[in-house]
Amino acid sequence: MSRFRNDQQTICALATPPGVGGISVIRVSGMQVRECVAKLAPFLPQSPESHKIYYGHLKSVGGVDLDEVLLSYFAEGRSFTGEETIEISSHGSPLIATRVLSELVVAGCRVADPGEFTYRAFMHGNVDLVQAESVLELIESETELARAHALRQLKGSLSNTLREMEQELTHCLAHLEANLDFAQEDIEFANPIEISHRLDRVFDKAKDLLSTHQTGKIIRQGYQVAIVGPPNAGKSSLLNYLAQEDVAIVTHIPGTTRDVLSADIKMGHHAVRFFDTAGLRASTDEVEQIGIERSFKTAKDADLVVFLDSVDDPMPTPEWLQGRTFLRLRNKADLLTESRPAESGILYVSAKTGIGVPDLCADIAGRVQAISGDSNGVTINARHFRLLNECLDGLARARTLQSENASPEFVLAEAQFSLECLMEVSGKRFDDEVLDEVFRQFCLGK
Ligand SMILES: Nc1nc2c(ncn2[C@@H]2O[C@H](COP(=O)(O)OP(=O)(O)OP(=O)(O)O)[C@@H](O)[C@H]2O)c(=O)[nH]1
Ligand SMILES: [Mg+2]
Repeated sequence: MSRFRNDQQTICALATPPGVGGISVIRVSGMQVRECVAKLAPFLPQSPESHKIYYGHLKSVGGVDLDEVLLSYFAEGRSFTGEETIEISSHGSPLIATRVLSELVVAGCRVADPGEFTYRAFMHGNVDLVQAESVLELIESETELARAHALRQLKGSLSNTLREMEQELTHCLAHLEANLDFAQEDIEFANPIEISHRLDRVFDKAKDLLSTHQTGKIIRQGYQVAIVGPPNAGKSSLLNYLAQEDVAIVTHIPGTTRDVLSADIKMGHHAVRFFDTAGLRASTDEVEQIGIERSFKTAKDADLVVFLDSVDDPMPTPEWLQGRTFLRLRNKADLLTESRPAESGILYVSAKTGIGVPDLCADIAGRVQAISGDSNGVTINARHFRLLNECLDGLARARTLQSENASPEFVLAEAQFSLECLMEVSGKRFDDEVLDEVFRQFCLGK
């Protein structure tokens, strides 16, 4: 059972952040919206015009003057939820907002659950699941890039690609079914080559979409850089220098850092999250051992590993970095001397003087740009990634069966499975758990 009640009740919630501000907006949506709001706003005409604003004084059900407000009216089918909606703009006081909400409840509304307005928009077919996710991304976007990207997906850029894939597969299924129906009569309805081509096209599109996962992750969550290396190399000092504040404790004692610390740094339109980690060494100290385990885990999850040692204690690049995306950095460049010259293939920085840090930032910015370069395109999130992988597996099996001239029902079953995966991405097929998972992340009033 979904946590959302599929009742027809009119719902209300504060749509602006709680607290003092210029105005507060209370959103009311549902079949009884006019009836409920009219009890507090006698100035609202019986047949208001959609997208019009009405000015007047809001009164409690008992007749006490509450505030001077503006009511924006949206007719059924012309609002975000798809239902008849009224937005009440009052003065921005938490006291007024709370009072208006409780009066609305007295008038017959129910307070909405977080995400319930978007849930209703989804249930009324105003947005699909991918677009509902984009609403959340738009609200949470922290960079210009993430905002523009979320808005594009909200407008349907990814939904359209998914729809094309669904149509192609549906076509394929129809042909396969026709072949199946006429199999006994030895009539071949659809050309097997045509079916193969269609399967290939969907397969290629699914693959293309899957390849956007990392870009999507970077746009949504920022690029993640793990700074790892031996103790005392200056990892924490580098994090502090980049963040321009004392995020991490720095001492001359090896093994100072135990927990993973992070700082977000804006680089152009991108957010880059740097992680400072415990120095890597053989240790018998239980706490330090846990810290070191976390260092490796952070390195494993990061988009880029910066391996940092220092001029006064240089070391070879460790084996475990092979196969990872890493950048070789040597700190304490201020200690370089003629007898301790720089080695090639290593970027030298100093967290003390700042030497080389602009080069480091330029290198990282270039990497982020290269990955998210085509950020005008669509990208997928973790939920889409899981389902599209299943879809791709089904398509691969369907293609193999088709090329082996297997009986149409086998190809059909696999193609059907792939179609269902696609429909789960867009939310045409859904189960309550998935919906709860998506909408649980919303704030109240959205
Ligand atoms: N000369 C010089 N000293 C530095 C530089 N960066 C850091 N140090 C010093 O090196 C020592 C260790 O610095 P940290 O930043 O704590 O090193 P760390 O890699 O975080 O060490 P752990 O947390 O123990 O793994 C401190 O005494 C810093 O002041 C640098 O660029 N030049
Ligand atoms: Mg440290």
